[in-house]
Amino acid sequence: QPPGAAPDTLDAIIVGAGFAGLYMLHRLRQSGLRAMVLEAGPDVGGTWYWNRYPGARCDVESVVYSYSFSDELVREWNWSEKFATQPEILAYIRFAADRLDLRRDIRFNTRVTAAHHDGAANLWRVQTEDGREIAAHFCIMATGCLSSSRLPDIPGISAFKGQVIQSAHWPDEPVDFTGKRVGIIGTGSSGIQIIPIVAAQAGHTHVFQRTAAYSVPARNAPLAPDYRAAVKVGHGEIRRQLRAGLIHGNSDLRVPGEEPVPPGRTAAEMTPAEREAALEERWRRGGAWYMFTFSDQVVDRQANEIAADFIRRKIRQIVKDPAVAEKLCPTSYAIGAKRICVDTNYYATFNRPDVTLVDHADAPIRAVTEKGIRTDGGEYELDVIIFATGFDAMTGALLAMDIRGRDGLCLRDKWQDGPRTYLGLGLAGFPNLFTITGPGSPSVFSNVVVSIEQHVEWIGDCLDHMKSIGATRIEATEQAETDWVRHVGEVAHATLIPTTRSWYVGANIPGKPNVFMIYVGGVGPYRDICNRVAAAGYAGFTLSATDSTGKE
Ligand code: NA7
Repeated sequence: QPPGAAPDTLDAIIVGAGFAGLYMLHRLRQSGLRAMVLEAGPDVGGTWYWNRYPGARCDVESVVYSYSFSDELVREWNWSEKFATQPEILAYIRFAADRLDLRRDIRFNTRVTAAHHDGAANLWRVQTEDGREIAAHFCIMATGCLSSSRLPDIPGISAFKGQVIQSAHWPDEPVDFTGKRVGIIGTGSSGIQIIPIVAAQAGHTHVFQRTAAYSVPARNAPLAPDYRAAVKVGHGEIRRQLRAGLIHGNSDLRVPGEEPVPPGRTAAEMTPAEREAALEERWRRGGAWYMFTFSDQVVDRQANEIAADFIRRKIRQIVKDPAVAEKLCPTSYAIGAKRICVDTNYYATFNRPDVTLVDHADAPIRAVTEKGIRTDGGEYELDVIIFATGFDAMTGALLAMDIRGRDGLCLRDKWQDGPRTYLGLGLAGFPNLFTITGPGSPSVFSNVVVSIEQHVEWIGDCLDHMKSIGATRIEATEQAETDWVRHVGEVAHATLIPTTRSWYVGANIPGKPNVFMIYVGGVGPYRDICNRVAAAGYAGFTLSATDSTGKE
């Protein structure tokens, strides 16, 4: 305990009980620290608790979208499919929480509204919606990158007499679409998963598309028992490669039964026939790692266009009505500049007679009315409207809380021109506050579970180090933060990724500052940087000890 602290004061409060918060709790317990998790929902799971829409799956393959830190968990859990469904992922997270005995330190149905740093006591005072205050020396935000969903500011939504459903807040009870007229707004990863399932059941489905997305087939399938066994046997090596950023998904794993996809070369190094064969091979195997067919795909316009055009040709082959196919062809941005979607039967769904594509270019949405959706091309009468319109990514969940640091500095003020962090882990002006996969880290531009584990372990090691040297306060310096923000921007702008308006830059939220929020240099290089920072005594952070009055 630091001098002056009440003996029962917690060492850490962790906000959020998803993949990040759960492992953080486990890791802090290993260091003998007392931590409590505060979770808004009634159960563990975070985004995998709320996103329970039909067809919801992870677009990263199951055997690598799971904790790698525990041999026990790897040994005991069996994934049934290549891409796990949301219910299976939630069951896995529940299993991990129970197996590690985490629930006794989690308070459910507890939404955090504010977190203020009390400099004199060197404590974070965290307030919850039910009016309680809990104090701890450290506050760790495990609030997720895609957890703050949003309804668009289309006028009239509340006037609609039918049912309104948000993909990220799907009702508990299954919704019966039989015979119903359904409108779906949004054709990102969520919409593309929902549309084929709903269309198969509904009377008629109208898909309201604003921007056509690039989507590749999942080629989902049950996992064969010998494949699963091989993954378990090879787990140590798989973990090593995942952490170094050498492999991304099943297609790259060196397990019996399937040859790994050869590493990409630049498009220019390949003949047209070789390029076509490489694209066809990735398409045949499925999954978003199509993005790396060519090693220069996200940096070279020509390489990118070759990969993009291949998908357009596939769309034209699959979709029978040439006019509909053209509207589904993405042309307005580089492939990979928004997250590539992974689907099952998405494009083929538009061959159904009971599915209509309403494209923004022909009929932009003007309003939701009592009866349905009004566009410039007419009014569509509907029984149900599904909004799959995305998230206030990276910063939404953090800025929903009133977070105040040293001398009352407000996070909303600090970030008014865009998020600023050091390594996506710490913030100047906010002592003893950590963000897991915060803005400025690889976060969603990686297998996020791998990134979560790296942050959790780094934070855990940092707190061990502080204890060992008697430090009670850590804070990123302004200079380190400024340098990191610049570096994140430079790395991103060397690629095609910031060339389009996406949620990566906050462009999907009206009024949000447009700043590129993700480190896209890769999880391997990023891990090396974080390790070097730690080895240099947490370079770029100021570590200090406070006396009984809180003074340094
Ligand atoms: P996304 O990828 O942000 O997709 C949201 C979709 O909703 C996208 O097609 C948007 O079109 C569309 N949208 C948003 N606002 C509107 C309005 N006002 N009118 C019409 N269409 C609109 O969210 P998802 O939930 O699908 O996926 C998020 C991540 O979750 C995904 O990347 C995976 O990592 C998992 P736009 O492209 O902005 O024109």
